[in-house]
Amino acid sequence: EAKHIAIVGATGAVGEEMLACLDQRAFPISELTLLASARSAGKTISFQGKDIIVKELTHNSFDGVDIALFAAGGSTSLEFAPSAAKAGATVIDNSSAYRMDDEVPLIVPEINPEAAQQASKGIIANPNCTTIISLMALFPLHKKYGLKSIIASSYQAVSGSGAQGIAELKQQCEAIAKGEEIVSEVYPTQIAFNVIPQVDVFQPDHYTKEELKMLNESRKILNLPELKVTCTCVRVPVYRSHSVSITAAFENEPSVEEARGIFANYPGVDAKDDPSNNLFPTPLDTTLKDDCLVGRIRKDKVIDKALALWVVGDQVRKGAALNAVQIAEIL
Ligand code: 2RA
Repeated sequence: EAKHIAIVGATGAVGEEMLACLDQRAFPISELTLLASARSAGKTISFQGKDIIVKELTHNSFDGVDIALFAAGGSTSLEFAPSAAKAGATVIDNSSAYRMDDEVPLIVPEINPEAAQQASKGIIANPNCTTIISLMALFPLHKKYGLKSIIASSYQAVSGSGAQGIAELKQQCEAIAKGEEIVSEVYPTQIAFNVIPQVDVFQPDHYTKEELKMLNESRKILNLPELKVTCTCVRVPVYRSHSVSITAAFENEPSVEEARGIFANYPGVDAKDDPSNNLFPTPLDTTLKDDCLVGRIRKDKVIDKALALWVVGDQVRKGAALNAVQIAEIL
């Protein structure tokens, strides 16, 4: 039956995409509460022909709310998610705040939907976008061959840094075209016509938090505590889709042809892989789309029982908003 939905961070890139997904998937909504910081409160957002005024987020914003979608960063989730849960809402949190909490399920609906029933705190965590997109390719292969290790390099869109990341790339491209000064506030150096091998902060082992998310979140979602992962996360001048180059090693010998067939028959992912016709997926193929696309599938030349592959997915959609709305659909 219809639900009272709240979106925290309704004016951000992910919040806006959550509204688009709820509308496009005809989610049964009895009432919609849009919440944001004082700075963004007062704005009007139209949804299904009705104008809704964005309210300022407080600890009392959740009376009667059935599902609260959070997309406003980790500190906001840490401060307000418990209040939403206490008010009786189930929280689906897009931030990293609760992902590694043992009492909080970490869910990709195509992989571990059953875990949604164990939300003992009333909070469910949405995984990191790069993890979701990578596992959309790796889980179907894991079911067939038994995943043992991942070596990955990501090519991450600026949308991962929210609306300001998108704006920074746009500003720099236009400024460079006009021979004007560029602005670098979101990233440590120019992102236009460049690549930056840093996403999130460095840890003592010289990996970034983004790279360790791929390791820790993959182990939790797949329930593979022994899974080995090395990841290099790179920011690239692309607007909305993340790409990930992966070598995945398995218990059993994988086959390229079989892998293509597996993707073609698995929900949420498809193969675009025909080297003889130069067919492979690029970020422009998946932007604004639901499915992740896999190509460049081949036997790895270094590691035994391993496939090398390339997976692409829309970071704002399947990487964040769509995955969260699909979790809400499970509820
Ligand atoms: C990024 N995955 O791409 C991180 C957070 N969305 O910046």
